[in-house]
Amino acid sequence: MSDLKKLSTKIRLEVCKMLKHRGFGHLGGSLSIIETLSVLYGDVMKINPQNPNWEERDWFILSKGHAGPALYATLAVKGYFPLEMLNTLNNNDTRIPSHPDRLKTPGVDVTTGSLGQGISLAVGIAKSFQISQKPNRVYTIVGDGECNEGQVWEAFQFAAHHKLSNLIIFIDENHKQLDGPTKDIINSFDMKEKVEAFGFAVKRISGNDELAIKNAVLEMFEVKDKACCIILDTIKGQGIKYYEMLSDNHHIRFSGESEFQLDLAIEKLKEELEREGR
Ligand SMILES: Cc1ncc(C[n+]2csc(CCOP(=O)(O)OP(=O)(O)O)c2C)c(N)n1
Ligand SMILES: [Mg+2]
Repeated sequence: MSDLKKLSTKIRLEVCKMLKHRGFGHLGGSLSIIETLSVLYGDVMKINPQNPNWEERDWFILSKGHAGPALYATLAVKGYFPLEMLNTLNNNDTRIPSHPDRLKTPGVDVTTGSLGQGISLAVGIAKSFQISQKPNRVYTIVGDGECNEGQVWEAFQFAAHHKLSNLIIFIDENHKQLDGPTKDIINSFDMKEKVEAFGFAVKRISGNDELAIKNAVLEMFEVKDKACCIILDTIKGQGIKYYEMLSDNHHIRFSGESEFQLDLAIEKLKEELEREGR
C-alpha cells in the first residue's frame, strides 16, 4: 500500500468513526473526495499544521461544504488538532460544525456550505495572489450537483478570463446530488467539454487513484496561461461497497443495516491499517 493510499485509509476510517459517533451525516459526498484530500494534504500542498495561518501556505476551499467531515478527518490526521475533537462534530459548542467555518476550526481557510459561494471565494483569493505576485496556490473542490448553481459558472468565467493558473478547481463528478442522479435532476452533459469551452486546461481522471490525482496536479503546475480544472470521476460513497450501492447515500441517519455496515467498514479499515503496520 502506498503512503498516500494509507493516508486515504486513515482519513476514511476517521470519517466513518466520526459519523458513527454522531449517528448521522453526509457520508456519500465525504467519501468521494478522500483520495483527493489525501493527495493535497499528504503531498502537493504547502502546509504547516502547527501554524495553520502561515502566510506562505497554499489555500484549500471545500466549496461543497457539506463534505466537512472529510476535511476535518484530513486536518486531524495531519495534526492540525487532536483526533478526539472529531467526536464533537455538530455539537452545540463544537469547533467542527457540520459545514466548515474558518473562525472555528484550525486549518479551515474559508467558510463554506452555501453551494456556489466557495468557488467564488476561491477565484477571488487566487486573483489576489496573482495581483500580489505571490507563489501561494489555491485548491478547491466543487460538487457536480453544485455545478447546477449559476454562480459556479460566473466564477469559472472569472478564473478563465484572468488566467488563474495558480488555482486548481476539482469537480467531484460522483454523478449524484442530494436526492438523485445529476442526469435526472439537471444534467451536466459532458463536463470536460463544457469547462474546456470556458477556456480551461482540463483533465478527467479516476478520483480514487492517488497517483493519477497527483500526476494530474503536477501536469497542471506546468500550465502558465490558463485556469486549471481536474474532473474527478468518482462514486458517491466511494471505497465502501455497501454505501456505493445505496441509492440514498447523500445524508444518512444510521440505524439497522446502514449502522451494521458502518461498523463493518470501520473494522475492515482498521484491519487494513493494522496489516500495514499503520
Ligand atoms: C445554495 C445551496 N442550495 C442548496 C443546498 C442544499 N444542498 C446541500 S448538498 C446538495 C447537493 C449537492 O450535490 P453535489 O454538489 O453533487 O454534492 P455531493 O454529491 O458531492 O455530495 C444540496 C442541494 C446548499 N447547501 N446550498
Ligand atoms: Mg455529486
